[in-house]
Amino acid sequence: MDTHPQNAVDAETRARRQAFYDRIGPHAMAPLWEVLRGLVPPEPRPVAKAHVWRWDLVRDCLMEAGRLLTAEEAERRVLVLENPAYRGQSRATSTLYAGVQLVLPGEVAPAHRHTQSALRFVLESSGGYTAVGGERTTMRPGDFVTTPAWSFHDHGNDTDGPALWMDVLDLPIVSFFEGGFAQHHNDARQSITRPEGDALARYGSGLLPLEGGSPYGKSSPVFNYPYERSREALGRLSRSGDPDAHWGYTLRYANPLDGGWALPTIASWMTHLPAGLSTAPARSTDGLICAVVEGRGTVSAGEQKLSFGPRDIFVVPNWTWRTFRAEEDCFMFFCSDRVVQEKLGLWRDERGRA
Ligand code: 1HN
Repeated sequence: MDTHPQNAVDAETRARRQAFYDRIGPHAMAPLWEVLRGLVPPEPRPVAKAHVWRWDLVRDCLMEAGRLLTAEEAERRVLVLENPAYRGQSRATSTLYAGVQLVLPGEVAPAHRHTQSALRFVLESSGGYTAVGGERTTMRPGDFVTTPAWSFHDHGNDTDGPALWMDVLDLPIVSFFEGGFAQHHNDARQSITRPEGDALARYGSGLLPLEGGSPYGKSSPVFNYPYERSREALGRLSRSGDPDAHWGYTLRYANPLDGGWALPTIASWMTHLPAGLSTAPARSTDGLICAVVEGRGTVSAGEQKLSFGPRDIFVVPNWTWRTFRAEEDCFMFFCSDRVVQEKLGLWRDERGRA
């Protein structure tokens, strides 16, 4: 595969071949041998760039957007986090969309549904809410909230402070399949048919109802994984043993019905890196989106080194060597397309030594 047969040919042969390509082109045909090596590279060549979006700047820009238009006017008042390598394509990594949404006191983001799956990771909120499948859940900082594909969802905020969260959607994946469908609900707010906490009461204790599956098909029946619980679980884990060399203390958000990931297209987990810990280098075929909950540190991704603090959001491109260093006790939310890659038999990782 190292010497290309095309390199050794003379000008006349090249011209004859080009004339042939020009003749077959109008018949919607092209020579594979001119593009083969690009189609099957020996290993992934990441396009995305590592990037950090600083909370102070993101928040200031959203508050300015809040003075320009209402949530209702915008339908969703969101600033898209565009990877610098994918400007104009609404992508944070090669396969996932990310943005930050603002709902101001008294506002409603009207109910709709779509075939794209979404997650919300709450950055600032004194009690903004989202309603999914007839249940409302209060969003608190660090909560991981899902919006399963094709479930009606509306957001609101009856408190006196702004609510801001990161949205991650599988938009590029669904677009790849041209599988997008969407509908508006007749009412801005869907009717509430279940008390708050119903999903957690049924599915959130390691105990399950005798009968029945998830009301959300392939997604977890739990749609808010509260930070209080995640942080407590990671705290207990860190008291019970040594951290993993590459991932510190990490637990993934699971669908309690089958032990799989919470969403069928977006994998998500939370990591605790104790102050002073430096992780050993690793890379994986999934690009990572991270929202920092607590703590400061640095991430090295390939040649780039980025510092991060609370509520900053950063991305680490696919198949790029990465290490993390925690200057303080860090709690970090991660998500990626790993679940899709696993289903397709594509996911790989490589782990180096410290
Ligand atoms: C969407 O429905 C929401 O429901 C947020 O909050 C961001 C970005 C693209 C398409 C749909 C939401 C979105 C979105």
